[in-house]
Amino acid sequence: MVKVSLKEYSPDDIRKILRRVEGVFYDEPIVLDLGDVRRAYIVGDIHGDAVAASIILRLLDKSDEVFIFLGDYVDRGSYGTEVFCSLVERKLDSPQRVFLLRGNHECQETNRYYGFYEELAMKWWEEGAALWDEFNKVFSYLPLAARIDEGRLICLHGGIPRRLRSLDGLKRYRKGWRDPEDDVLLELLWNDPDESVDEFAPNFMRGPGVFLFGRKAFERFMQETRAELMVRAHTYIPEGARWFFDKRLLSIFSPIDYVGRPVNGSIALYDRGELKVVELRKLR
Ligand SMILES: [Mn+2]
Repeated sequence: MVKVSLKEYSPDDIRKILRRVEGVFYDEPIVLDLGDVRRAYIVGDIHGDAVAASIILRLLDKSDEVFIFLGDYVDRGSYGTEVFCSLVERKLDSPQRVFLLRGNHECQETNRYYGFYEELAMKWWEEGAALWDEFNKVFSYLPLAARIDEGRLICLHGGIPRRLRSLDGLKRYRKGWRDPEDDVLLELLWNDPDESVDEFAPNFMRGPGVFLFGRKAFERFMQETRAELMVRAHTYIPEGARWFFDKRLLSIFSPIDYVGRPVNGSIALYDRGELKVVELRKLR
């Protein structure tokens, strides 16, 4: 059994860590081009789950592999602070090996209402509310996408936006916003794939402004971007991972305990054109 405890952080520790990492994220582009990375572990939503984070960090700490995290570190689970701070400490130690992308829960309007604000306020009252603001400032500088292996694999949190032709189009955008400033940014963080959709359809499960994207939209985007494979997160998947569109898109979900709902938390391993699913329970 893996030890489930993550390190504890005081408000002073947190402020120091956030201030150190702010400039690191600030300097990263909105799309990370990691062309010479041929092999990487890719991690989906963690949502404040200390057990899943412990297993993933143990793997990270004992290996030299590149790790790309797809966002949704906070909300829902009770350990968003510890999960994000412990990932940030690895980022500070190995900025060229550990990459943190932004999820829709690293946005202020979302993490105000889905648990992270309460987590901080319950622990530290007014000081917690002030820390919430500092976390959100750091979140605003997280990159939105990464591509590796000469662009063969794309990693992002949600999905393909209706008005984005290729990943290069995203480079027109700056970072630093607390909540998505337009439909492209919102949809990139929120959209979901769906085999029964051709292009795009309203996403009634998620709400107004969010869309399902289908095979045609996916294939066109991948062709325009000259990419072969995509890994994304964002959707609750009980089995931990699900393939779409002839196994060109892999959706992963990485908590072990997801607010009491069953989940076989999984991560992905990309190795020179091959994508594999790794179940966290097999690493325990
Ligand atoms: Mn999400």
